[in-house]
Amino acid sequence: MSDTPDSLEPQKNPAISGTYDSSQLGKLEGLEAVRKKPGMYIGGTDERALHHCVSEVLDNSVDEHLAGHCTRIEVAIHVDGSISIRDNGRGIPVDIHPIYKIPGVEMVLTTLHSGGKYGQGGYKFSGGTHGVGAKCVNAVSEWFEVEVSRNSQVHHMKFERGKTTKKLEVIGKARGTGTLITFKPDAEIFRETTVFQSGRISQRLRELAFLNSGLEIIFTDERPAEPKPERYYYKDGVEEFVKQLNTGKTPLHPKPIRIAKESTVKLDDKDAEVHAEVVLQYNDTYNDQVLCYTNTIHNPDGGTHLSGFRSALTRAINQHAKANNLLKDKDPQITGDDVREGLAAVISIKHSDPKFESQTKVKLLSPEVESIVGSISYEGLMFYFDANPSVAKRIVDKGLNAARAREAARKARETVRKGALSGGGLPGKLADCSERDPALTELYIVEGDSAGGSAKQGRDRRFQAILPLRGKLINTEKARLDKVLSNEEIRTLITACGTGIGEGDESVGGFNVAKARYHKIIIMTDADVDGSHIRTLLLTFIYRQMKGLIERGYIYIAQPPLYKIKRKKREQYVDNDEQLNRILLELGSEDVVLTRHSDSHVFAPAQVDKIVENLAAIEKLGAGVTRYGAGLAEYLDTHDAATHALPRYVARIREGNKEAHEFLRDETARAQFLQKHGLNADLTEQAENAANSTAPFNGEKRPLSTKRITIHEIFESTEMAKLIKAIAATGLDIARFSATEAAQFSITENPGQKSEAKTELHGPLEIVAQIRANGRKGLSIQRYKGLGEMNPKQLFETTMDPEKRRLLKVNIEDAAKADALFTLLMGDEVPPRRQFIEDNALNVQFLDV
Ligand code: 0RA
Repeated sequence: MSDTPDSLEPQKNPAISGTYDSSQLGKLEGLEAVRKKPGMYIGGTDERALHHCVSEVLDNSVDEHLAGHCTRIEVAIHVDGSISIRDNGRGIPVDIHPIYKIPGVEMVLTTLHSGGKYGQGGYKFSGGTHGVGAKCVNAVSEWFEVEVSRNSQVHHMKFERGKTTKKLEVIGKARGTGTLITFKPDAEIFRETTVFQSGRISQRLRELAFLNSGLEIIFTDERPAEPKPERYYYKDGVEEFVKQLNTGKTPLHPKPIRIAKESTVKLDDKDAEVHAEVVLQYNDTYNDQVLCYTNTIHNPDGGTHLSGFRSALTRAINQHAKANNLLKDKDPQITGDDVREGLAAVISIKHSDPKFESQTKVKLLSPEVESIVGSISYEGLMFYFDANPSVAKRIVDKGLNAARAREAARKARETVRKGALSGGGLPGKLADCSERDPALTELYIVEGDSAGGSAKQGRDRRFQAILPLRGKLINTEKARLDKVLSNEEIRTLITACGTGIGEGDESVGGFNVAKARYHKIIIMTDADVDGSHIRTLLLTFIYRQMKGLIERGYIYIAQPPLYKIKRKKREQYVDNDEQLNRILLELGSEDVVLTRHSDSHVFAPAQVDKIVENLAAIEKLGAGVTRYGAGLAEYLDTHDAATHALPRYVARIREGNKEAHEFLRDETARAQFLQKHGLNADLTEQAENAANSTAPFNGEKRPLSTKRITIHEIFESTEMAKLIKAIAATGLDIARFSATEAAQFSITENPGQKSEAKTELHGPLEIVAQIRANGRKGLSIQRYKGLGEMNPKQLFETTMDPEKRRLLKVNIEDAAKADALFTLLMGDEVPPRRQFIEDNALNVQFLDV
């Protein structure tokens, strides 16, 4: 390849020997390749690839930690859809590369396959996909900014779609070292969505904190009105990870068993360093959860570390049982499956040269790892069992119980199968449809008999079948399969679906997706806590026993409306708060006249609609400004008269109880401000809080002073400037947003009618509030709590009619992750977990429209 600098002869190649700008040419083509074939570099253009970008940047910071240079990572999702990742590592080098004559940071971020000096920074263990990482993210970002704190200076540069738009420039003094990367994913690349899912990101961050003991990670999703930063920090790393897996379950022994060893092995061509850490703790459930990682990358398909551990565990337990006469003659053989019941474990390998099955690293192949993990696990376990004979006995007993139950479950599955197939027929509670082709039919699983009754009456019986489920479902996580299968609701469900369950072929009642009686199975539960609980229980069971239904995309979640609104004779169902707000504005601007006092100008209805729409959008984005204590109107007043541009930063100056603000137009204004106040440029509120409270930031303690100044980036500025421009186009004056003494506008409702009413407004921002208040007049808003509140016709129209309903398709893209989440959710019945279910609603994290 001629466009990779590694293979270029600098002096001979015009692309890099000329001026700075021309030296870019070769590299730009390099990143073009990423934009042309995103699949090859970041694994696609879907939601998963979008989040993969965050991991790519994050991995660099984690590598800095693994190399011993970084103790803290801060991640923030901003309101404009961008995300930043800050670390206190060494900072990407900024010195000019002796051969290529561009700063190291620019090479690292724009040059594909740049190995050598600025390649991987000489990391022993690396999670990142070598030499691909951040530069690919740069290529697929609408914009990408980097701030490097190094040599006591903060350096800044900016790119758009992989092209340098601002060269490296010093913008201020630095207190410590580190790297801040902020990027906004490009909607031209990510056609499906560019919206980051905070649940996905926080899960990964928590995982990273568990796997890197002592690394502090702070995560803030700034999009909600009141962002709540989360801190992940685990002094005891993997041990705490395993404890966490067992939250809500009863452990069989109080402290997890930890086995770890660092070794050097001879590979064919070179030596490799392998650190292995295995932590396990048994609990009283019947499922196992073993998570495997290599260099902090999750390997959902396991690999040599997993197989080494598994056989060592089976061998150690059987060996200990035999040596201590814990087995009786009639006892069955304890198998690998048996010793895994109730096992929570994490295997974390750090390997200097790991081999994977594929680029996605789902499975570890390195053969030497199997014997390393196998022997340390066996020795560690035998040592532990000898030292803790009572725990060992409990573990052996649990394995024995599992072996006995295995037999019982096999029998139970067979009876369920016989019940389903042997003319026993379909369950009486199922109201089946008349159509027989599964591709055309739908099964609604409905919470409660009353909603079930409405659904039966309201449905289209030709192709819609209804199965009401009564009361609480059995928690399949906490009961063994034979018990689960004795549960009436579960048996009914299995029979109705027709597929059978679990492993094995049909003769033993095993799952067969081809036998599915419906190709749409729709879970319809109330929009409350109990509803989401039932939904989770159902999904857990389906995930564990009928996974193929999810893989085929047969499982859906119904979305009942949240509100019904009524005005005069008109009724309307409303899906969510955002839609309600939109409707209020629409209704509120019907039959109103907006007049400007200064010249008695009356705005045309179409203009009023535009004004309201844009002002409402500004209001919504305003939280990003008011969060830092500044007023929205005060901020909007600072917009540039010609370009409508708004300041990008706000300085918050606090002294005692007093607070003042200064808006700073751009980086230059920020640099000047910093210089004037003798401040460092890498000071954020998060860092400041850290410096004042917990560990010193990069070894330095900031002097405490009563005057505190922080600078915040206003990520909404660009979007708000566009909105101001749109408002200007409607003819509304935008020179001033703050209210004036004298009224500037008036809104007249129902002009010319008896009910005519006029309200005076003192500033443009009051227009939206008034219109919304108008919208509420004469309107009844009813909030739906349960499906039972709707009559059969309403239920059909809002939630079941294929023409109008909105279904969420259950889409487990990462089965192992979902499994981990399910287990986390299913632990027990404590209130925080309920809250977790509500907040992270499965339908946000793992479901797609
Ligand atoms: C290349 C070389 C060095 C560090 C890095 C890259 C680096 C990259 C990223 C990306 C995010 N955070 C980062 N931190 C560091 C080695 C630097 C040295 O030797 O001082």
